[in-house]
Amino acid sequence: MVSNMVAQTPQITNVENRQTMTLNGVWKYLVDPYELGYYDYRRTVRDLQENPSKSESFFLGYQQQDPSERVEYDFTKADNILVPGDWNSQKEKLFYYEGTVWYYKAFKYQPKDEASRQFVHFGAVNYEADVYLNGQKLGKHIGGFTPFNYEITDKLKEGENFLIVKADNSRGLEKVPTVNTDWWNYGGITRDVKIVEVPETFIQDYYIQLAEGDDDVIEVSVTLNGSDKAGREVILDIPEAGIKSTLTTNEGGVATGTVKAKKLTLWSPQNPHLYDVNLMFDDNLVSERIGFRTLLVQGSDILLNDESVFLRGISIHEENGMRGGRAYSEEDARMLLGWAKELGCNFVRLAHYPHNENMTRVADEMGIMVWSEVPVYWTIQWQNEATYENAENQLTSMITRDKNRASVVVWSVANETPVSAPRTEFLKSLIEKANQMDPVRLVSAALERHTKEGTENTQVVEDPLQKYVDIIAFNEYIGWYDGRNDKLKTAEFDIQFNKPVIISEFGAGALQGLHGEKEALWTEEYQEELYRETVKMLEKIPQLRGMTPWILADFRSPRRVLPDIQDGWNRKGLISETGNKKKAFYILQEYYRMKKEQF
Ligand code: GCB
Repeated sequence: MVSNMVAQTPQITNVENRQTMTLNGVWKYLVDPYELGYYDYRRTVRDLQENPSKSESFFLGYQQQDPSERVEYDFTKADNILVPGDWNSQKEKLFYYEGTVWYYKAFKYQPKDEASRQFVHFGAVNYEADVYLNGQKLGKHIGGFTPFNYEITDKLKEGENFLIVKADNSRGLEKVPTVNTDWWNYGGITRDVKIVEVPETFIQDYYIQLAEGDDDVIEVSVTLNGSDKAGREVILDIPEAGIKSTLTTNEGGVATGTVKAKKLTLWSPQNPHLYDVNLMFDDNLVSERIGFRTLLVQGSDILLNDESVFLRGISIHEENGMRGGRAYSEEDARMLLGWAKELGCNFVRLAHYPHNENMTRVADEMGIMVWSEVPVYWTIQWQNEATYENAENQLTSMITRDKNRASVVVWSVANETPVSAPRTEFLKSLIEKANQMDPVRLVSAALERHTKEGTENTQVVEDPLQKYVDIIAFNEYIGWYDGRNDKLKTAEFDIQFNKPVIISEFGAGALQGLHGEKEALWTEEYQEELYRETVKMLEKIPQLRGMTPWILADFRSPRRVLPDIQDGWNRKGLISETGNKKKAFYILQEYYRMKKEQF
């Protein structure tokens, strides 16, 4: 047995466009709330034992050999479950379940001549995943929304194989996010599973984007993985831009350089142009469609390709209410981002964790800018080093996956975190990490505001983090959690920094189809009025450069129990979970129509 390690193999990117074999589809599952398959009755971890018991160590995928043998599990007789997909929406009995579920997939593998190494890649498993191939441990991954992979070259067999995943979505105080959130804790293998097939030495990862503030210099960095990665030539080929350039790797297998590009058609919401980009190394070709655009902050302006933009946004959870459950597919992405487009958006806030890769790829294609976030949400153990490491891993993984997406313009490190010295240190370190990994994109966090002491209704953000972020973003719920809609009419804002301001949230709960006086909570009319007054109020902020109201669609949350109104749903959506638009949708649509003409 290998140790119960947390480390994973370095992340392979652009898995979408590589030679892969899918492991999606029907899997078997066993629910194991007491973790019998993982701990013995003295609570020692079975996969660390010399000879783990065949009768109970689920990860061995063992089957009874004769009737006298005691084996207390059997995957082949277990119920089916679909991957990708959370268990809560697939199995009624698991709707509220938080704990361990074992997944089992038997598959045949036929080695390909040209592929000498194989990796198993997961888009995401919520929250913790222990992964085993043919009874051997590959590793443990922590964090419910980021990709990970393990090399399986020596463990994969020609013919029959089986993959076992122990998925555990238990919440915990030290985790990221912590126990307290406002969304459904969907568990399981929620994204694609693939075997990635690559040559002995291969292109593991790369960065190909315009240099900061430069519209004709492309920065390139390519990382090879394998035994023969030093001093090797990699060719970058962008036919439509007339670019063909050779780079050579250093001792560590990394090739870096800059390439001059003439007259690129820059990516923008009006013209989301993507180039076919090819990287060639030996016979190994990795291709991807990539957009090029510049991004800068100048005073309170956000300059996209040198032009000031207003971010007409909306917040989105990764959920498809109509099917029920976590969104994961390209169709889900097209539905959610299609609604955003219809609203007039050029921007979305993917809250509160990294969404599946289809979202950022479809956003690239549709010309929608993206705010991407890690689930450092509300309270976190700011002084726990393991918690920090976990948060940083999630941030690193998110940036690694999406750093070539032109659509992604903001990395967000947190949401509504209570100000304290340890918290600010924690977030400052995350900001530094994001800036170091990606000097071009903007970094922000959704902060909080409050009414300034001694004033009637002057709104201020008193948070030392403002100094370190590129964009000042804050959530405000005047008219909902703070007073009623009349308070919106008199509010003033006093923002101390000459930086762009984005209102990362505002909103009100409304049950679609419930009508009444505009003073009556939960009616569409109340929400409509709140939107009408809020956009007027926000116009008073001179640095205002965008907003992402809360939220595109009603979403499931265990915090929302009010019978006949919420019934388990956060009702702040502009669209119901059944896909029907509420009145406020049209208020925001109208406002965005106007903003589009102004900017
Ligand atoms: C917030 C949170 C968001 C909640 C929302 C609400 O401030 O950031 O996650 O869902 O308020 O509806 O209360």
